[in-house]
Formats: sequence, structure tokens, C-alpha cells
Amino acid sequence: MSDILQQIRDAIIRRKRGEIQGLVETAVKEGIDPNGIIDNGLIAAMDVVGQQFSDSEIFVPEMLVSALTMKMGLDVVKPLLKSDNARPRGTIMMATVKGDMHDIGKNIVIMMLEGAGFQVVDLGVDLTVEKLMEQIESNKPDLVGLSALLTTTMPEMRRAVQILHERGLNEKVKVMVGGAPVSASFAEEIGADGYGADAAEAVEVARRLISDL
Ligand code: B12
Repeated sequence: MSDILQQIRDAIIRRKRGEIQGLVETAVKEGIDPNGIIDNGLIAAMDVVGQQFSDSEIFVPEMLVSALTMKMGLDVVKPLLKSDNARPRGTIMMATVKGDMHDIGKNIVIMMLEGAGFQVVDLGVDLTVEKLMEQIESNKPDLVGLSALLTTTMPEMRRAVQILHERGLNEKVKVMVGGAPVSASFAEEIGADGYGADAAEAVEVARRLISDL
């Protein structure tokens, strides 16, 4: 794998905020595909950081600075993912569920969905099901994407799907779920319409669900 991608991973793992933007710019100049920079540089580094955290080699403050470093790198590639989206393919609302502050994965999914021509409304993190329902009723999206990174916050996804059904909104708006602890079988179990393991799959699932409406 390219040396510059290794340097990008190292900068995130070692929390070198002053170096990351220049390194990502170099990777872009070297002609590395932005998706490759995200997958093999930025995301790959966060996997290492997560492992270090699990092994108690680092703690929350270090994990946070790595996450900030990664976000700075993402900001450099973000404009390159935009495509010509004069006519939106549909509206998608994205949020991280209540109790969960992780938003890096959600933000990557949003970037890829926008790049694929969808109009995306970002409802942020720590979103209660009640707020989500208000937003759905007032903005009428075609699809809602929910992200969870904690096993303890996954039940919020189940609640969201349940309440959508109770209010009879499930015919009008589809739900896709994702995030590291979420699986296709969990999605099926809670009655969600789709699951995506990564941002590329999120785009595929969004296309399928919106064309089914
Ligand atoms: C960075 C990070 C943080 C940062 C978050 C910063 C931010 N703004 O997001 C900070 C330091 C704040 C943090 C805090 C905590 N964290 Co944390 N964190 C991580 C870490 C290292 C990386 C997560 C990440 O960004 N990954 C990179 C992104 C790109 O991947 P992703 O989120 O999975 O997203 C991809 C896919 O899942 C998918 N996807 C994501 N969302 C969606 C949505 C849809 C609809 C679809 C289709 C797809 C999709 O597409 C994305 C792109 O490919 C992980 C370890 C890991 N490797 O996952 C731990 C991790 C998630 N954290 C963990 C923990 C325990 C915590 C804390 C509880 C720690 C503490 N004691 O305080 C707190 C919780 C705070 C809270 N209430 O949310 C645990 C969770 C354990 C568990 N099973 O529940 C992990 C797994 C670390 C570990 N190994 O123990 N964390």
C-alpha cells in the first residue's frame, strides 16, 4: 500500500493534527482516489485507535484527538466527493441515536450520499426518537438513516422503527441503520428496511429503498 497512506494513518494514530491536512493534500496530488484515502488511510487508522483503546493503551482524551485529526483529514477530501447534483434523487435524514455522540461514520455516510446526488438533512448526534418523529412529520423525507456506535444505544433504533409503525409512517418513509456494532440480522430483527456496513453500501441501500417508494 502507498507510503503516503501509511503516513496518513500514522498521523492519526499519533495525533499529529499539524500534519494531517498536508499529508492528505499530498495523497490527492499523487492521484489516490478520495475513497481510497478515506478507506485505507482515515478509517483504517481509526480501527487501530479503537483497538488501542480496547487494549487500554490509550484513553478517551487520546481517542478524541485522533478523531479530531481524522476529521481534519476528511475536510480535505470532502469537496472532492461532491458530484453534480442539480436534481436531488430524494431526501434523506441522517442522525446518530440518543445517548451516542459518535458522528465520524455518520458524516462519511452523509458525504457519500450527497456525492451520489441525494439531498441530506443532518440531524446531528444524540437525537431522541421524539425529535426524530417531529422532523419526519414536518420535513417528510424519503428515507431516514440512523447510526449507532455503542451497543447500549442500539435499542433506540428499535424504538424508532416501532414508533414509525405505530404512527403509520412506515409506508411513507423507509429506515436504514448502520454503525460498527449494527448488523444485517439486527436490522432485520427490529424491522428496519435496510442495513449498510459502510458508506458505499449506504449509497446502494438508499438507491434501492428510494426507488422502491
Ligand atoms: C472515535 C471514537 C470515539 C470519539 C468519537 C468522536 C466523534 N465525533 O465521533 C470519542 C472519544 C468522543 C468517543 C467516546 C466514547 N466511546 Co468511542 N470510539 C471511537 C472509535 C475509536 C472510532 C469510531 C469511528 O469514528 N470509526 C470510524 C468510522 C468511519 O466508522 P463507523 O462509525 O463504524 O462508520 C462506518 C460504518 O459503520 C457505516 N455507518 C455508520 N453509521 C451509519 C449509518 C447508516 C444509516 C449506514 C447505512 C451506515 C453507517 O459507515 C461508516 C463509514 O464507512 C471506536 C472504535 C472503532 N474502531 O469503531 C470507539 C468505540 C465505538 N467507542 C467506544 C466507547 C466505549 C466510547 C465511550 C463510552 C468511552 C467512554 N468511556 O467515555 C464514549 C461514548 C460517548 C458517547 N456517549 O457516545 C467503544 C464502544 C463499545 C461498544 N461495543 O459499545 C468503541 C468500539 C471502542 C472500543 N473498542 O471499546 N469514541
